[in-house]
Parts: sequence; C-alpha cells; structure tokens
Amino acid sequence: MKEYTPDHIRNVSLIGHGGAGKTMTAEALLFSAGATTRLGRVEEGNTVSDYRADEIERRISVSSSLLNCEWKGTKINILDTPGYTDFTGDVKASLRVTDTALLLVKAVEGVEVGTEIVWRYTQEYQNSVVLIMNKLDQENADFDRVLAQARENLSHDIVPLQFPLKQGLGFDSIVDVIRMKVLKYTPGANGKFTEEEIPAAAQARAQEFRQQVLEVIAETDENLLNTYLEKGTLAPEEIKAGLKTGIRQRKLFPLVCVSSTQNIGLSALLDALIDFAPGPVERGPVDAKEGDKELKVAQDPAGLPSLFVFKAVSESHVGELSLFRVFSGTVAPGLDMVNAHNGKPERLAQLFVMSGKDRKEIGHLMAGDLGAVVKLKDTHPNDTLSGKAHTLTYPPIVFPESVFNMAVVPRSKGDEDKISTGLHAMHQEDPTFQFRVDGELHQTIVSGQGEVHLDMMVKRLKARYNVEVDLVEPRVPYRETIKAVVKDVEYKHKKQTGGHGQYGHVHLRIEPLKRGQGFEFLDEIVGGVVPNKFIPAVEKGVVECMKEGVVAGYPVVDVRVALHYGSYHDVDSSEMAFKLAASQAFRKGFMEAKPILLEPIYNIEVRVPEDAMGDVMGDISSRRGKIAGMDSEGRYQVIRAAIPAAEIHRYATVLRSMTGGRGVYHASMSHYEEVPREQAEKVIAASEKNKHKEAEA
Ligand SMILES: Nc1nc2c(ncn2[C@@H]2O[C@H](COP(=O)(O)OP(=O)(O)O)[C@@H](O)[C@H]2O)c(=O)[nH]1
Ligand SMILES: [Mg+2]
Repeated sequence: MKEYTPDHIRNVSLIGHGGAGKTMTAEALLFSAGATTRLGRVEEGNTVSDYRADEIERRISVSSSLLNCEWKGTKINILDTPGYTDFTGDVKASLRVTDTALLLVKAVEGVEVGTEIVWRYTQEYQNSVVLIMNKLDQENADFDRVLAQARENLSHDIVPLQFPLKQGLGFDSIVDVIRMKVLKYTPGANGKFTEEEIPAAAQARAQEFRQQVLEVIAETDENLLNTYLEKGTLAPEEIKAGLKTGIRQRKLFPLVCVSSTQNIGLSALLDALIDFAPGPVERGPVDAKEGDKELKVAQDPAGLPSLFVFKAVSESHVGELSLFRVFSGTVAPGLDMVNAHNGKPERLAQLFVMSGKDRKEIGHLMAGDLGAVVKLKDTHPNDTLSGKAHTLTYPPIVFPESVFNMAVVPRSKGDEDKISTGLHAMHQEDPTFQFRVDGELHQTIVSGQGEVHLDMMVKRLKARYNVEVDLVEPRVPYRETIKAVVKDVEYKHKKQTGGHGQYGHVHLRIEPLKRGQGFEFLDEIVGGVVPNKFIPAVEKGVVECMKEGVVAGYPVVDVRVALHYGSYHDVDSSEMAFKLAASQAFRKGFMEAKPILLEPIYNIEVRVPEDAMGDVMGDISSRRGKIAGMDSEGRYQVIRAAIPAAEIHRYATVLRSMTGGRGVYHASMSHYEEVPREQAEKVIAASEKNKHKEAEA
C-alpha cells in the first residue's frame, strides 16, 4: 500500500443537508479517480460509503465513512458525513480532523437547515470551505438563485470558479473561469472532460465571474492587490497562490458545479483540491497541550509520533477499529504509545487505510494522514496517543448536547447486564449517545440527538448484543411537600398480644420550609417522655417515609418535623416500634398539611428563525411555559422561557417539525414549583395505577 508525505495529502469532509448528494459525490470522486470501477447508487444500496445495513435500509447515511483515492499522486482522504440532524456529532468529529470542508448545496432546494448548521461548525473549527452546487442536472436547477441564497445566508465571500453552461436536463458542460474554458463531460461516464472554448454567448458572464474571483483574491494580499490595480488582472500562478491563501484563511469560499449521479464536474473538483485546497502542510502546526503548557506541533513526519482518535467503529464486517489522524511523526504497527487522557500505554496493532467497509493494511502512516488501527484497549474518541517521551493532548471535539431522553425497559428479565455492556460500548463508539442509571427514578435513561438516533441504538443493541428493549418516556422527578402547619399529629404503634410486644408512641408537629431548605428534625422532648435512645429511630422513621413519598411516591422535601411528645413502654418499646410510629404519624400529618406536588422547571433557550417565532412562543405557552425574554441573533430569535420538565419530553422533535428542522434548544434544570391541581391529580392517579400494576406483577 502506497505511503504519502504530508505535501501529497488532502483531507476533506463532505458536509451538508441530508440528501444533498454527499454520498453520491464520494462515490463519483472515487469513480473519477479510478479507485472504483463503477458508479454505485444510493437507491440500489451499493455505494462504497453507505455500507451499513441501516443505511442501505433507510437510504441515508447514519455514520461517517472514511474513504480514499489518489489523484495526480496526491492521496485524498474523504470523510462522508451524515446529513441527518440526529447524527451531527459525526460531522463535528470529521471536521475536527480534516482541513477542508466540501459543503454541498442542491441546485434546486439551495441553502437548507442542515447547510446552515454545518456551515457554523466550519466556523467553529476554522475549516477551509469549498462549496459544491450539486444536482445541476435536475429540472428547475437554478444556479443564480442558489448562489444568491448562499451569499445571503452563509457568506458574501462565496465566489464561483465555475457556472453551468446549460443547467437542468442535459447538463453536461461547465464554464471554468480560472481556465477560461468549457469543461465538457459525458453524463454517467468515467468523469474525464474535454476542454472547449467558451461560446460567445457565455463570454460576458465568464468575464464577470472571473473579475469577481480576481477581486476577492486581490483583497487577500497587498502585493496582489497592487498588481491587480496596476494591470487589471493577475498571472495564473498569482491566481493559484491567491486562491490557496484566500481559501486557507477563510477569506474566500470557492464554489464549483457538479452532478454526482451523472459524474459531471468531479474530476475538475479533484484538480481544484490539489491546486487550491490546503493540505496538512498549508494548514501548518496544530494546537496541542503538554500537561497545562500550550504548544504548537509541526505536522512533520520526522517529528515525535502523535495521533488523535476521532471515531470508533465496531461493525461485524469491518471489525473493531479506532479511526485517527496522525498529527506529527510517523506511526507504524508495534509502536508503543501513551494515552495522555488516562496515562495508559497502548501498543499499535495493524494499521489500515479505509475505504468504506474495505480496509487495506499499511506499514506506515505519516503526519497529516488519516487511518485506522485495530481497536485500542483504553483509548476512545477524543483521546490523543503520543510517544512515551512526551504526553500530548489535542483539543477535543465538542460534541452537541444530547437533547432527547428516553427510559430503557428490557423486554425480558435478566438482560440487564448485557444491556448495560451494550450501552457502554455504544457510548464509547458514539459520544453523542449517553446513558445513565437514575437511582431516584429507578430507570436507565438513554440520551441522544433525536428519535431516529435512539431508535437506531435500540436496533444496534438487538443486532450486536441480542437484547430487546423498549423506550418509554422517563418519569419526571416530582417532589412532595406541604403548605400548612400541623401543630400536632399523634400515632401510637402498639402490639401487645403476648410474647415480646411492640410499643412506640409519638406526637409530631409538621411545618413547611422554604423552597430548597430540605429537611429539619427537632427534638423538643422534655422530661424524657420519649427516651433519648429512641429519638434517632423517630427521625429515621420520618426520613424513610419522606424518601418513599406520601401522596404519589415521590421524595418529600422542605419540611420541618418536631417530636414534641410521646410515651414508651419499658419492655415493649424498641427502635423499630418508634420508627414505625414515627413514619405513620408523619404520613398522617402530611396528608393533613395541605400536601402538594412540586415539579422540576427547566430554563430553556430556543433558537428559531424569525418566521417561526409566533408558533414556537404559542407552543411554549401551551406547555405551561413562561416566556422570560427574547434576543435576536442575526436571522434567528432566541427565546428564553421557564417550562415544566413534564412538558418538554419530545420537544426536540416537535420543535424541529414546527421550524422545518431549523429550531434547536438548550435546557437546564432551574427550580421546583407547585404542580397545578389538575396536573397533580393526573400524576397522583398515574402513580396509583402504577402501584396497583406493581402489586399485581
Ligand atoms: N438528479 C440528481 N440526483 C442526485 C445527485 N446526487 C445525488 N442525487 C440523489 O439524491 C439522493 C440523496 O443522495 P445522497 O448521496 O444519499 O445524499 P446525502 O444524504 O447527502 O449523502 C439520492 O437519491 C441520490 O441518487 C445529482 O447530482 N443529481
Ligand atoms: Mg449520505
């Protein structure tokens, strides 16, 4: 297997809204480069990238795939990312390890939600961006409208390097304003083009676009600007250098034209990646830390070896692999490294170059390259491995917050261990999938990016660990408390029917405390009416009863209980008897003290496009939410509100459908508030029903 030096490597991520044609673009790039012998099709489930069963079944990518090809002696590593919002974690991981993002926009639909979301990610990781206008063969394709939309919604520094000679049905020729030629393709063929002169009718348009490119390039560098102002043009090598600098510095975003299913424009794109897109060399030294010390690491194959793991895959036909980028030095099988994250040693086993599910063994991978290694023992995505001499860490991928939670219910008893092993392994593979065992709710809660994400995890659990689970709404962690004072409640626990009797007798006063004050127990016994030794048992009885809850089985909070009187029996009194008496007295007094339920209230920040604001605000109010304020952020509005946890369970999904997928929200726990009577009655009735069900089970 050929090994590449950093100056002969390009790392690109295919990003964009779902259905934009990322997978087909990867397919056509490989075919045009001769890495494959045919052009697969998503509909036929035979593309190199979408090889997983659930991808073939759903005809969407659910996980990023690493592919590669060679073009003119340069290795192109391609990460084909999922476009569906549930899988954006993988997009971030891919952008973290690639230098250039190929952002696809459809020539009919233009800029969509997913386009804007991933565009923001490139800003976060400062990736260079090349825009690809795909599907120019489709009817109603409209290059000018989509270009204007991209400039308005993404950046004004988008400059077309090409435009279609004729768009829509019959699209086969691209006017390239750098070469000032028409690139003529044969639709559906091997991707080779012939150069032709630009017809007169298109000359003016070509000149206009070329001027735009020259102007933007000139603005990237003072010398170029002077040359341009003097001569009104730039030499080919100046254009090339200016484009390279401008793209690398995100001062300009070139746009090229393709039809992936027709394999038109991809070979010219490969040329552009070699000529203009930055590789590891142009990207230069990368940020890292050694302990707390910040430093820059040169992407030098001769340097000390270090790599960053950005993904873990465990798939039956691929095996357990960790995908990584070498950031310095050269790595090879047998190399001893250290995981800076946990200090654990790792010896690299076989190294592979990946292309979808195909893996080829390789002897060395140099700085700047992407590859895979047989699953590392103690190393997971976001970890850095480096040589023993220096323990480096590279900045982690900031994965999107998990916004969708469900509780896991095993279909059959005894599967608990297998389930938690499976959940653990799937979290290690996909950090945007999380789970926790909630001791209070007695539920295992899984969290992910959305319903599709969690459904897919359930399927994987079945496929890999042969366990079946159902997902249900998690319980809401309600609380119980009181609003009134009960000055005196008495309970006498007395069993004296021969043999060792039981006797415990208490008088309690129960009072509400301020929200958040918790619990207070007062010993107001005088004259030893209740011996000291039994008083801790009284408190214990109250506390246990509070834990179980009185009204609906939820923990009691914010009460003060005073033991102010009682009596005992020399023989029959015991800690147990007083504990029982206390818990009964508390239960009785609690019901007389105007008990209420408290519910968790979340602060939410909802980011929505202006046109959806009315609906979203109406919906928040219909969920008993209280709007706290609003700010505008560009073409978006940020609504802040307080809303009961019970009302936002499937909110992520509802918000997406209300805003055409453009709305996102962030929630954080705020405080507890009284549950309105109507809701409270429903909660109490539900817990009654549950109690009966459990009693029958
Ligand atoms: N007409 C046309 N259809 C395309 C083109 N590229 C992709 N498609 C179709 O668009 C759909 C989505 O393509 P896919 O590559 O899976 O998009 P992804 O979700 O971005 O990976 C599939 O049905 C493709 O066949 C194109 O250039 N022209
Ligand atoms: Mg895809």
